[in-house]
Amino acid sequence: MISPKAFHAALAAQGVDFLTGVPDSLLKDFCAYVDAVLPPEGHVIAANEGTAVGLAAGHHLATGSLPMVYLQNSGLGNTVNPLLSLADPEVYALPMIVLVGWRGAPGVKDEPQHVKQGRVTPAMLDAMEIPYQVLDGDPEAAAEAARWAAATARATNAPVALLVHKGAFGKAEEKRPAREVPATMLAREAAIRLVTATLPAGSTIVATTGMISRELYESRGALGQDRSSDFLTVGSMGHASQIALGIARAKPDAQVVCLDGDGAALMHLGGMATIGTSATGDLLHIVLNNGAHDSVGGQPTVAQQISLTAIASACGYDVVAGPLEEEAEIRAEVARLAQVPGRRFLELRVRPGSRADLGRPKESPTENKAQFITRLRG
Ligand SMILES: Cc1ncc(C[n+]2csc(CCOP(=O)(O)OP(=O)(O)O)c2C)c(N)n1
Repeated sequence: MISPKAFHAALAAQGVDFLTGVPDSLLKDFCAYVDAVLPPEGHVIAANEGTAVGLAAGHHLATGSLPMVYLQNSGLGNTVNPLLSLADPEVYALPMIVLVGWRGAPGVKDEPQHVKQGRVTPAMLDAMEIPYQVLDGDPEAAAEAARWAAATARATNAPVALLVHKGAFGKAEEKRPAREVPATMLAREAAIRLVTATLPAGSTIVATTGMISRELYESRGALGQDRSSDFLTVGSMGHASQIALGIARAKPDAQVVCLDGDGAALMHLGGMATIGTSATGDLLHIVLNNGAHDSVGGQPTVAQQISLTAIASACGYDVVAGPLEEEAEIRAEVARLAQVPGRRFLELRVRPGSRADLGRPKESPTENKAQFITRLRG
C-alpha cells in the first residue's frame, strides 16, 4: 500500500507545493494526511472539483509551481470545463497533477452510480487528451508515477492525471483531531428521523448523495413509513435541491422537502439563488450541517464558518429559520414550516459521524424512480 506521507513527500520533492480538491472515499487517508500536515497556504478543500481546478490554475499563474487537484471520479464532470477551456495546452497551457479516486473501476464491485462513471473514466481522460497512469498500491510505482506526472505536466504545460485504485493508500500517518461538538448535539440520523416523523405523511422528500439518503431510507424503515415518496439522489452531489425545485414547480400541491448536506449545498451554491428567486414552487430546503464531508471520511467543509441561513435569506427564500440543534425546537420548526407556503429554508446543526452498521437501499435507482413517479404522478 502507498503511504500517504511518503506519497506526499514524493510530490513535494517534485515541487508540488499546493493541493486542493474535494475529498473522496478512496483518497480519504491521503486527504486526511494533507489536511493534517499542510499549512493553510498549501491546502484548500474546494467547494467543487471545477473550482479546485480554478484555484490550482491561479496558484500556478502566481507562482509558476506545480499544483495538485484531487477528486473522486464522480467529480470528473465538474472539472471538464476548466480542464478543457482553461488549463488545456490549446488554451492557457497550465500544468497540474489531477489525482483521481477510481470508484467503479471495472472488476471492482461498487454502487450503481459508480459503475458507468468507473468504466468510462479512462475513456474520458483519453477524450480530453489528458495522459494518465494508474496507482494500484505499489509504493515504488507510486513514487515513480509522481515523478512522471510532474515531469510530464511541466514538459507539456498541461494537466496530467493519476488514477487511484480502491485500497491503494494505507492509513494516514497523521490526522487532524476530531472537532469538539456538544454532547447534546443530535446525530444526523436522529435529526432525519425527527424530521420525517414530524413532516405530514406522504411528504415528497428528495435526499442528497451519501449517508443522508441512506439514513432517510433507514429512518423510514424504523418509523414504519412508506418509502415511495422519497427520491434518493445516490449520485450527482449538489443537485438534490434543484431536483426538489423542479418537482415543486411542476407539482404545486405536493409537500416537497429537500434533505441536503452542507458539502452538497456548497458544491453548487448557486442553486440556492435559483430557489430563492423562483416565482413558483413550494419547497422546504433543509440543510443538515455537520461541517463535514462525512460520507467520504469526515474532512471539514467551511459550512460552519459561514452562515448558510444568511445566504438563504440573501437569496430571497420566503422563510428562513435556524440554525437549530435542539430536538424540541427542530420538531416545532419543521411542523411550522410544513404549513407555510413558498420557498423555505431550515439549517440544522448535527454531529458528524454515522453508525457503523448503516444499511443501503435494497432497491436499485430505477426501482426507486418507478415507485417515486407512480406515487408523485398519482
Ligand atoms: C461531484 C461529486 N464529488 C464528490 C463526490 C463524493 N462524495 C459523496 S458524498 C460526499 C460528501 C457529502 O458531504 P455533505 O453533503 O456535507 O453530506 P454528509 O456526508 O456530511 O452528510 C462526497 C464528497 C460525489 N459523489 N460527487
